[in-house]
Amino acid sequence: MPTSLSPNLAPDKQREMLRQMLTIRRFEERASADYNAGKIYGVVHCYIGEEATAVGVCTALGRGDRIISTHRGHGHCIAKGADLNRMMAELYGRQTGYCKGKGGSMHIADFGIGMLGANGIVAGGISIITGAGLAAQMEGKGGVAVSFFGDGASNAGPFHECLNIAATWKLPMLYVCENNLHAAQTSAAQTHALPDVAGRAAGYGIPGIVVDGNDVFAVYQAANAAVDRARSGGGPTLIECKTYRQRAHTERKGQADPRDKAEVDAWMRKDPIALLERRLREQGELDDAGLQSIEGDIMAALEAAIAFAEASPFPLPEHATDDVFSA
Ligand SMILES: Cc1ncc(C[n+]2csc(CCOP(=O)(O)OP(=O)(O)O)c2C)c(N)n1
Repeated sequence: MPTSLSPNLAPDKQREMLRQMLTIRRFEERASADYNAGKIYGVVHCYIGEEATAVGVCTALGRGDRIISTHRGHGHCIAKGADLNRMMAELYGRQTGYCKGKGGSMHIADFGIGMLGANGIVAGGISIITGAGLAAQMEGKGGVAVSFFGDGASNAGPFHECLNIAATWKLPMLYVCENNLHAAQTSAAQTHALPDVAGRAAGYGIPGIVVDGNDVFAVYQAANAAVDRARSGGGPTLIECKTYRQRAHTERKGQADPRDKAEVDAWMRKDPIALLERRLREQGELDDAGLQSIEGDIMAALEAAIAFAEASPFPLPEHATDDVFSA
């Protein structure tokens, strides 16, 4: 598994990666607390522990590039530049949220920034974003499309169908598998014939790369190379990020979490934010004051988002069927 040493990124950009990863974490810590306090409805799946994957990949993208997410989507939204106020308002079920308060955590989208949506259907996003890859190819402006999905989704039909057609048509795509070793309560070891999802790329004649998904620089470097390849007509790449969710499958208190405690503890020691912080300090690009300043800015933005959400009205019953596209 390639490790990263010195990314070709300015110190400001590296600190920005830390800021984004910390924003995802603080946002979700608050979302989890508010969910369990009964202020947030529906289901909340946290991305805590996997932040390096979304931030590493999205740092290699431009605003016009498109991504699609999963049921665990807050990290992808934030890394692509979504507005915290509208995200929090959506979680709080308010009219000012991204889906006017009617979608919740699993349906946040912002087409203006190329975020085509979280998706509650496991593997459902893979086909949507492959269509966006075809659109990018037809537009001819050098855009790329990125599919984020889990190890569980990699066992579903859309993964195979879409990789086949994307490889055949050389679509400008990245397929990013966030292999956190578990699909809800089921271990990947019980459901995958081979440990590396990336190995399946050979069946479609495209590169398949395994990276340390907790090393944001390694993810960035792999994504950057794949983006270059996609933009220059080389076709799709499958990148498997080995990572881990630090929380249970959802934030609902009392749910079963059958994962092995030793495994959880080992991955807690590989925390992606602690790793980046340590490296920035070693490079002389971060000190205590710098970190406090980043944390202070994030907490201020988060408090503003909570205040915005709490001050916003709930949707009205007469708007229940507005924006519903169904026959
Ligand atoms: C089509 C479909 N089948 C089953 C589910 C129930 N479900 C929700 S999340 C999940 C596990 C997904 O695992 P993975 O793709 O590895 O993502 P992770 O939760 O690990 O991020 C399942 C089975 C669903 N939402 N959609």
